[in-house]
Amino acid sequence: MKLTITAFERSPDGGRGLARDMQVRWALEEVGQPYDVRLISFAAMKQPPHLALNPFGRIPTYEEGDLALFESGAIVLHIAERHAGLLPDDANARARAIAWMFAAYSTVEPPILERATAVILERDAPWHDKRLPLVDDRIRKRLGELSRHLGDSDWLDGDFSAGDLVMVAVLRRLLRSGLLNEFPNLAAYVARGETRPAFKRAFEAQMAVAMAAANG
Ligand code: GTB
Repeated sequence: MKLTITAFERSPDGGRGLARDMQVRWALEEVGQPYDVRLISFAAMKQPPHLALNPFGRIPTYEEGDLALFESGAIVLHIAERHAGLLPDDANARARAIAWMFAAYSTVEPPILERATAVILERDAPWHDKRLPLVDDRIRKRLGELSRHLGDSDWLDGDFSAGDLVMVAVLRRLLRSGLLNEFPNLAAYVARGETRPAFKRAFEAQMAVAMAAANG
């Protein structure tokens, strides 16, 4: 069945794979599911046709037959539940992999998003220079905890799973901050995710969109 996702027509990250269609593309590549991409402008995201797919006027969305989904986590979980390769067969291991998806989005990511807000939107605020180190310390706390859990393992819980996919995508938001390099096992973990052929295909596909936008 034809499957279509939405992505930025012009991604503010210039193709660094930081917008959340990346998670969805990567999951689809991992399970070998072909997909179409409908590129969408910021203005079109706020118009009724897109709001019917995502009430919050954001990407990514996912359409497959009469199913329309939003929220990258829900989309990745949907893909992982319907195709082999992203969730273990064992019920308990499967539950733990899903827990790691939630951990990525609701425990690890919040201070990382706070940092993005601080750096992008609050740079000129008089309190910016005082606030950033506080945010960075909150990130360090989470990274320290995650680093301790990961230890010398390749992945968070056994084989690579949807939990790793989402966690690596979340951690990639820190690539330019220098914070990840304070935790060498986490930097290696992210690099390990990035070397997966499915990641590379997804990255190249979204980079091609950014290149076309830059040249067009
Ligand atoms: N919780 C939702 C999900 O996971 O799907 C969040 C979706 C979301 O934030 N979408 C963003 C969006 O559509 C794009 S990914 N924004 C448009 C708007 O709000 O008007 C977030 C994002 C944007 C840009 C970068 N970047 O440039 O580095 C990284 C991540």
